[in-house]
Amino acid sequence: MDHEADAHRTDLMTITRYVLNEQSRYPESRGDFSILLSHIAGLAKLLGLAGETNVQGEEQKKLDVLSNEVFVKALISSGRTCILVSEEDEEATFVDPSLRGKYCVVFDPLDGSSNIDCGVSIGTVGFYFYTHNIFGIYMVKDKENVTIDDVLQPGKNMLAAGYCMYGSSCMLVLSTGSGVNGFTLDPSLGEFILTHPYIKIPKKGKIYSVNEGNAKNWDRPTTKCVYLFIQFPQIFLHSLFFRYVEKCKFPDDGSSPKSLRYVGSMVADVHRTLLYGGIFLYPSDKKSPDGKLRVLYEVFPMSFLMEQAGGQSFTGKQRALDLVPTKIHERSPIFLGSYDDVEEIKALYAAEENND
Ligand code: AFP
Repeated sequence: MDHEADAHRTDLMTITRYVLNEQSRYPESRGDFSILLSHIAGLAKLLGLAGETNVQGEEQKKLDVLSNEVFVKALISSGRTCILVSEEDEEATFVDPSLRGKYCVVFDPLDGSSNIDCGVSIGTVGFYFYTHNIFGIYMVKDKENVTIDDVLQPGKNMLAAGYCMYGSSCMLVLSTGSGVNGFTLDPSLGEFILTHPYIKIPKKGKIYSVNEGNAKNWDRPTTKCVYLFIQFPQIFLHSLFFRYVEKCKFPDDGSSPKSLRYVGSMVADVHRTLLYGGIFLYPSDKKSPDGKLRVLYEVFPMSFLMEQAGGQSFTGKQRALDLVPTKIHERSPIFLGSYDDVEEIKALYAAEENND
């Protein structure tokens, strides 16, 4: 970016202008959603800048706790929220009725925190439900009597989803249900500028992204048929998932092997997948039978963005956005990314089901 030149430009699409433009598509809207999004962009800006200057290991460790406090306080004071669910808090926060608005906000304030000390990209993930019927998405019947069920909705009811990535640049990637747009923070302007309009994920990718160190735990339970296991151990030794990853490395159809990339911050891994194509996988395994990633603030927002960008997201059983969570910190296996790559995983699971 040419910062000096940008400082004099009046035609830059800032996040504020973008949000206001989006709002104008809904003449009946009162601007609450725009105000909430602007609050969130402001918070992301704050954390993005803080990340650059905070170099003390000890201080950075506290960043996830600090970012949670900043998010919770700012979202409550926006006056637009009624329930907040954060990865950092065991229980949901019910906003005091005097400050209550109509949105439920679910977020992980600092995802990938194990990467903080070595300066690798981390991020904030979150999504929001709309609670009046303006967009026809989802309505809380009684704003005064909100309950936890108001956030335990299937992901397809989401109004908007986004993440902010604090890396070599600070990027905010957002979808309000009409495509995905990426904004980069220009520190000299103190503004997020639209740099990646209408992001579309390539239909097929050349990268797979998974923690292969878990491979030992991917093996399928062998209790199904002890006789067969003794006779043909190779059939059982490697789970479907193990075989999928082997195929990425040793394709049997003459295609080139896929490259492996894995950061260990979902935001960074999904961001790369969105821009370059490919597949991000976190399956269930013996150690984590329900997978590791959290439905509300990891699986749902990233699945929403993937679908909006033309990709897919699958749990191993169903479309991820069709999941109906039963508790706020529920986990799920997840396979998301380029349409064709996820299609391949779905076909494998379907074939396995037919063999059962
Ligand atoms: P942390 O916030 O504890 O670093 O966890 C990050 C995360 O939830 C997600 O961002 C990563 O994709 C995933 O966990 C990495 O998990 P593994 O370390 O098991 O690969």
